[in-house]
Amino acid sequence: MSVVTAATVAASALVGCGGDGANEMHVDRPRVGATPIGADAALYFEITAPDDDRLVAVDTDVAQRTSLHVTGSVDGTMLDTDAFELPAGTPVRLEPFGDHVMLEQVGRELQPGDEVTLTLRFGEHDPMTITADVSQLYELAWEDS
Ligand SMILES: [Cu+2]
Repeated sequence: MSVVTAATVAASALVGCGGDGANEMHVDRPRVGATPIGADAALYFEITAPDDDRLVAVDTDVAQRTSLHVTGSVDGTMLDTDAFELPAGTPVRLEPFGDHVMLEQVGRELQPGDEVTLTLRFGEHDPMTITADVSQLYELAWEDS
C-alpha cells in the first residue's frame, strides 16, 4: 500500500511542475496609445517573471527608438531608466502616470485596432516577442481589472 501511495504522490508532483509555463515570462494586456505619425507612443502591460530578472530594452519596427521611462510623482516628468526590475513571481505593472515604455517618433500613424509587434529583452530570460493592441488613450488604464 505504501508503495502505491508514494508513486501517486510522485506522479502528481511531476504534473504540478510541468504545467502552466512555470519558467515562462507572463505578459498581460499589452497595449499602445493611439498616436499620430512622428509623435511618441506609450506602451503598457503587466509582466510577471519566473525568476528575478530585469526588462532592459524593447525593440520595435514602428519607432525610431524606444526608452524605458519612469514618471516622476511630483511634476509628471518622464525620466529614463536603464531597466525595470522584475522580482520573481511578482506582477509588475506599466501604466499611465507610472512606468512605461516610450516608442519615440513612430514611423506610421497608430490607430485604434492596429497591432504593434515588439520584442522584450531581459537581463537573463530569452527575448520575448509580443503583440500590443493600439487603443484610445482613455482605454489605457487598468480600471477593468
Ligand atoms: Cu515616456
